[in-house]
Amino acid sequence: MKMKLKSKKLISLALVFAIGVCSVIFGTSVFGSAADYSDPTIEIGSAHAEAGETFEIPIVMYNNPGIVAVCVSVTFDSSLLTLESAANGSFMDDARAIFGKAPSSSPYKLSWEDGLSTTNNVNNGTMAVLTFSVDENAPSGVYEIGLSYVVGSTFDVDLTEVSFDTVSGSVTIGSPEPLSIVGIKNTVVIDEENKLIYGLEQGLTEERLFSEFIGVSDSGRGHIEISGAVGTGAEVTLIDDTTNDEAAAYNIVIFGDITGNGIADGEDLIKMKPIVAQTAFLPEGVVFKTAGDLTGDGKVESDDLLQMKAVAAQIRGIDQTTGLTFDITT
Ligand SMILES: [Ca+2]
Ligand SMILES: [Ca+2]
Repeated sequence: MKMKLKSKKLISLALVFAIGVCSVIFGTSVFGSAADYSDPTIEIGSAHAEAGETFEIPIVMYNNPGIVAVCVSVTFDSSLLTLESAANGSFMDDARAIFGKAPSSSPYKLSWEDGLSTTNNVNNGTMAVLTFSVDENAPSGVYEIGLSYVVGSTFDVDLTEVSFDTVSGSVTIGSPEPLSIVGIKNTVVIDEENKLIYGLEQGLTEERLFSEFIGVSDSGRGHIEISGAVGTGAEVTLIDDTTNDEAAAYNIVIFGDITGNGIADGEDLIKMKPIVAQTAFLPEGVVFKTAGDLTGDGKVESDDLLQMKAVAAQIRGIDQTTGLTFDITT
């Protein structure tokens, strides 16, 4: 209990001291909660800061299985960031904490060792709080702050190697362009209002969708996932790799495909008949209604059924950008 109090006091003192000497505003830190992890995990937080500012991020232990020694390495872009100081947390007594010299460039090592202990340390929570400064000329962007534990230096009271999952963090400097899904081919339409993506092709594979039709505005910061076959109703999500959060979600529309298999053919015609007769209904929302509207009036009715018949008979094709049909007999 005494140890914890002492460490907490030290952190507060370190904070007071740091705020006292720096006139700049500290960036805001965010990090996950224990509920996010079920395995032994060490996480480094994320923060937002402006160029020239300093910010703090914690290193946090979750689900500690019991150790007497652990060593982690923090990596960052030394041309933009300097590690100014590291304050020990409440995880282990200050006497057991051995940190690299600061200020420091990347990588920076922190270890905690209680080799003479006859029992495992099972503490969780803040292991250390790191203070970084951002270069005055740092360009806006999202920059990874990597965390790894050092294999061979992390073990329990029986000197058995203990392994952890590690979660890296990031610092967002300034106001970088938001991550977005962009069209590669100029046929592609990203409809932000209705959250639809169309202007594709029938029978597309996931591989071709991601290599020829849609991509990420900054592929170093995110990636795209799709919920199933490239057909109407498939959900495309943009994942921000620095936070692992969903940054945007859209539904695919393949005009003429209301079965969702990505092809407009006789099956869609069979499905459309009772819908036009109003004895069956399309799923709620704009996605399938858009796919079934081949006349551009926002409704699925008898005119569209006529167009669908001609498509199924391979007399007319569908322009996947406009959703309108065209003659293919000539
Ligand atoms: Ca279909
Ligand atoms: Ca229509």
